[in-house]
Amino acid sequence: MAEKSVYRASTTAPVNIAIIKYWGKRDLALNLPTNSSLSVTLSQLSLRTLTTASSSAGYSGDSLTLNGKPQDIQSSKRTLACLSHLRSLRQALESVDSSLPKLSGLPLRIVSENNFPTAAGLASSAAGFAALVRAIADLYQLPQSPADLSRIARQGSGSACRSLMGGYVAWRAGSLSDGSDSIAEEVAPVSHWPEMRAIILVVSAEKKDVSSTEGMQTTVATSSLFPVRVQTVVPSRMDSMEAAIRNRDFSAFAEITMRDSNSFHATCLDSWPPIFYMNDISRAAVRLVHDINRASSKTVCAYTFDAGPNAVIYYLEESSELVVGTFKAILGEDINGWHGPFGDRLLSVT
Ligand code: 2P0
Repeated sequence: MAEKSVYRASTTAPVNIAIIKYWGKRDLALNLPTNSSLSVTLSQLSLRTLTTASSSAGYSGDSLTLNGKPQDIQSSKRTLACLSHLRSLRQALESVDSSLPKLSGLPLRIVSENNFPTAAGLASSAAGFAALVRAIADLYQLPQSPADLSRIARQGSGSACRSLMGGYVAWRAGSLSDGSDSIAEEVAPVSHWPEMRAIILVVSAEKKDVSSTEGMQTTVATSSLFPVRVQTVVPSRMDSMEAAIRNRDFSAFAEITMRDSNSFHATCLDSWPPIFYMNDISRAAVRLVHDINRASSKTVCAYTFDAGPNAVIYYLEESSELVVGTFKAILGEDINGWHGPFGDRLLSVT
């Protein structure tokens, strides 16, 4: 019997950390956000998902393996939405070029690995969906731009659309009801501000109590602070943050980052029932950042927290010794270094 051909493509996508937070959906089915957001992808952190997508008539059906564990694709509407969108784009190519192999009709095998320990408790859906979409787009040789692919990845996980580009990336909320203008856009490449650094303080590796999707829905439905955040606070911060990045103004960058993290967590606390993502160690990290800045008489570091207690601390390379040194000195014995491929960038205080 003739061997069945296997077509294959591999890619990686990075984790991104939001500095203006996405929180709230205006359309659950299309995964459209209530507000624009902005993130940083730091290559120094080097936290990535590596994904290989392959197609073959010899496979028995679509399959997805994540860190060695088979996943149930059929129960994930979001994964199915991404696959069907990518297949229809391949089908369109095949319909105009009959010399192309008919990959759109073949089962897909997707194998994904994170290069960071799952126990680090970091959200990986952003890198995961970005890598999945790009691996299949490469396999299908789609001509779509990163912005086009970001529209597809957004349906997998909102924050994933920002992981299709490097550096400083905005996700424009858009205003169209079909979501066609809700896409990611690069504000500046990493090389624009090469001195930027971050460490991650892993406060807890446990799964969060309230999932992001569920938490957002509760906040949108019940928080009275939330409309102010969406209508007034975030739009003006997007403008100021983009200016801070353009001007490489760390002090402005840091203040907006910290205020926006606090504003997002305030709307969580203002939800009913209230949602808590930060804990006592998170708050100790907030105090320490403010103490370091006060003692330095200028802003040398900034914190931000996602839907969990882990802190991401931004600083410039020139302040590396001061910031990382102080965190290590204060947290002392509790820090277990995790040595990634680019050195000691992930600090654990579990
Ligand atoms: C962000 N977070 O901007 C914000 C900050 C958490 C807090 O994006 O429902 O996993 O898959 O679209 O992208 C986490 O939400 O949510 C998130 P879905 P996602 O990074």
